[in-house]
Amino acid sequence: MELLLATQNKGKIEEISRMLRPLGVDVIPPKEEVPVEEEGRSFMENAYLKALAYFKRYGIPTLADDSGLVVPSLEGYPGIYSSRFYSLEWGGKEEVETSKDQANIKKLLRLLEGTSDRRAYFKAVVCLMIDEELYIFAEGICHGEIVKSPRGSGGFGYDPVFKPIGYEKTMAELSPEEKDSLSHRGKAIRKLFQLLEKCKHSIFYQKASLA
Ligand code: ITT
Repeated sequence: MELLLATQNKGKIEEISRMLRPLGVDVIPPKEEVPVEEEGRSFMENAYLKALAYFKRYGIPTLADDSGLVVPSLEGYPGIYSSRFYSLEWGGKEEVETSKDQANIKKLLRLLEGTSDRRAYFKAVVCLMIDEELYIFAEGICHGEIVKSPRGSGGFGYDPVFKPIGYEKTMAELSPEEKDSLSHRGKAIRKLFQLLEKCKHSIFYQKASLA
């Protein structure tokens, strides 16, 4: 099975490829970026918009991921704005000195200074589009808290400041396999493929009963 990944995020490409390879899925990163207006009001809407834009361009089964970090004490921000949180007026803009990821983290830590409620969760919604009118979604959540200073060099995005519940390490200090086993993305991808397994049986069943 070949699957196009509707993303420009290298961290997502690496993680999703790593999870799907053992399932025998050939993951194809897009040759060119397809501009997508991510104007949805939820992770689900944005995942759909990305899957549709890439599917229309390439015409093969496409998998999109929309994800982010939700911090209840910050009214749910960064949320669907996670990748460009640094540039939002909300909470004050942050200069990009080294990278966008670091500017996002700097802003998050600044806004949480002096806050005792540092609970947060990562959420991912994946959308697999087989045809413009045939697509399925799956979602995964990973609960944890925001630490006071960044630790670790693995993963991407907010990983250095996110400590999953029950762990002393941040997401960026975990091995890739550990991250996949508990991450929002790992949970969403596993759910999606379990769903596909079930559908496969019902399609066979339908075919058999029609024959
Ligand atoms: P595409 O739209 O091209 O997929 P993107 O990075 O803009 O790339 P999103 O709009 O879904 O994707 O934003 C996801 C952001 O949420 C990402 O840039 C990180 O800042 C954060 N994020 C998502 N998953 C993460 C993870 O596993 N670890 C750390 N940060 C993550």
